[in-house]
Amino acid sequence: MTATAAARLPRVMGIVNVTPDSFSDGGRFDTTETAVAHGRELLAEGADILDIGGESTRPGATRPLVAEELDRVVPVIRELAGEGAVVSVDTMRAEVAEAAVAAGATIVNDVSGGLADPRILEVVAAGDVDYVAMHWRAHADRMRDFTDYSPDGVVETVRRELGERLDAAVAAGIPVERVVLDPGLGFAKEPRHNWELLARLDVLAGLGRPLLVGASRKSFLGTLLRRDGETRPVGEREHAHAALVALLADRGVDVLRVHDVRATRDALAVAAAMKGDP
Ligand code: PMM
Repeated sequence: MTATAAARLPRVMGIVNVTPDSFSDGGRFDTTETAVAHGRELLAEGADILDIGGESTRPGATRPLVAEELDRVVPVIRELAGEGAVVSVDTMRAEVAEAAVAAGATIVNDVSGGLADPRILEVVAAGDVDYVAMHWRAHADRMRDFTDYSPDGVVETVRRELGERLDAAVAAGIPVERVVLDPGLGFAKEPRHNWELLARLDVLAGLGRPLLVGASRKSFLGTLLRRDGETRPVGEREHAHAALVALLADRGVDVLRVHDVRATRDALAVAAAMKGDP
């Protein structure tokens, strides 16, 4: 993925979770037909990229079998890539990445940054595709135990740990210009960690690679909007997310990974107009 010029708006990556158990849209698009239809809808709303995933990474989730994950994502990727969409596969598994690339995916989005299955780095290198390396510390069933960022604090620690993943990717043969980095909002992060990272994306940009940010519908937004001790439900966080998108528009983010493509596009249009670039 080539870096977007600083003045350009972020690109929009629409999420297609082909899972029965995602926290944000679990079960709504868990057949090939519903997932493909959802992908087409997101493209019509202005998505630049579709991110297709078959494993829920919500806190506490258990992992699907490899065969299940393959069955979920490969037919959807084949169909949407065949229609000309730019497709990313959201997987931590080398085997799934390999099949996804063969089916037409041109981006491998690995939330583990190569830690869960290091062979994925070789698959990406051999496949000559882009690689999103997210900051990650443990699988979803254990990540709540890994939120200690002392002594250096979350921003510096994530910068260092992401830098190590970038080095590992390059050492495995992935050209550096193919790598995009992601702070991994919500993954082994308390709400305050997510806000600190969002406020200091410039530090992560110092690693010299484009950034992808995924905040859409995440629980730190629900916590922010809490009233009377009740966290705001997952389907009622899109206005806060749109406000965040507008604020991120000129922070050098290259890709926004979102559920609500239309609201994201609207927020980016407002940000562009405010910069005199409607
Ligand atoms: N978040 C989720 C899944 N995949 N990939 C990247 N690169 N960054 C993220 O922040 C990210 C991801 C979990 O959220 P979802 O259940 O809404 O897809």
